[in-house]
Amino acid sequence: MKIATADVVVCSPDRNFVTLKITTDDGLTGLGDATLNGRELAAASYLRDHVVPLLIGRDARNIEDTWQFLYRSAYWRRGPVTMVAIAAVDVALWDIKAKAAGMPLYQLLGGASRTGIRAYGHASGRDLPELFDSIRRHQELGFRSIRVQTSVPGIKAVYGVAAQPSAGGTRYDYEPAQRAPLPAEEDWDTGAYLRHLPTVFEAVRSEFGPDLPLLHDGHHRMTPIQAARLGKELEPYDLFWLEDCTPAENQEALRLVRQHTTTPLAIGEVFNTVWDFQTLIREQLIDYVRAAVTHTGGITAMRKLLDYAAQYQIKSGIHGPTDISPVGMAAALHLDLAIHNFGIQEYMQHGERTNDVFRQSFRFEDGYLHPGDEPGIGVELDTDLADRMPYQQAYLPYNRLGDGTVHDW
Ligand code: KDG
Ligand code: MG
Repeated sequence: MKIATADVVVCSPDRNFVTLKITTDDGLTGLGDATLNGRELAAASYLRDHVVPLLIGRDARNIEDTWQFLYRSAYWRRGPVTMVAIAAVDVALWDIKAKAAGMPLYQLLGGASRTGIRAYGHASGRDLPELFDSIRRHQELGFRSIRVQTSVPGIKAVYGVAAQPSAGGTRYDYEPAQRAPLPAEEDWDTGAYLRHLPTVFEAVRSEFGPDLPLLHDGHHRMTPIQAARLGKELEPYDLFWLEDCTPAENQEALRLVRQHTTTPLAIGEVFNTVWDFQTLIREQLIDYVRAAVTHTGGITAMRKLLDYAAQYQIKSGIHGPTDISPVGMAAALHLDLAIHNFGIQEYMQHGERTNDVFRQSFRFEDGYLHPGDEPGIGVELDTDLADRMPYQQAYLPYNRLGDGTVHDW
């Protein structure tokens, strides 16, 4: 079973996606996601110019060997561009292997460890009434665990908060990457945020009661001492997790946060190898691994990372915003179903155009996701439709403080 062709498809149905399609000489196809939000063309070029020529003629069955070959032969290790490219190859080869076996991928990974995958959705609002509507809307959609993001008085736009209710006023969509030649500039004030956020969680708890699992994303904006204070102040509201409370490249900083709070911590969506989690896991500085299959070298690498985390009772919280394509999402779901130390899966639903381009077998019912039982990962790409939706320049926003200093957003 040799790799005959490997095509990189860049399309933009509701947003930009980079997809690798591998075809074997016996006609099997596999898909992998290499979407790197805001830097998509770098990932596409890395694949097209440097990886695809190395794949032709290789035995598609040797997934571990191909992973090690791509990682080690490049010499330049880690980094998001390299790791999304390796992830795309890895997932496409797992897709092919599972199709060849006639099984859904989770069966090859050891079979199902649970019947469904608990998912959390994204609620947000510019004020409490809007936020409460958004939480209720997510509950109606079936979500039983909800991430809560809100505006902060005095700040014009906060990333992760819908700018305005979309059509009908019932659903709050948030599309992080804006199609424009330059990134949108937003403003930020950590002091105002720290004063405001505990009042929001107090209001949400008193409106929705103690049982609803609530999550919050700090998006790398705090210093360690600020994060320690926030974690402590949120303790009465019993968060499922506080995500990315600090820019976690400085992993030792998390020790300080940990010494001050029992609010569970989730970190890792910007990381891309097991090495980036080494200190965080070994010193038990986090409770959930937020890495994405798409950004962390695929199924092969994520399995090793999550198995390592399991030795420390650290669970998965796989990254699943809309910039992970349905291919990356499906790969995550097969892993979620198979591993023992599953925690929760992020699920921001894709738009209709995206679902037309990527036909999927995964489903969401009563708060739980399931990857479906089609052979492989269960996603097929409509390449004709994709070709009619070309790439559009799009950037994530960034923040400036009141005095003009660039800040984490
Ligand atoms: O591309 C950036 C997004 O994936 C990220 O900002 C979303 O923080 C995010 C989350 O938790 O989903
Ligand atoms: Mg996040």
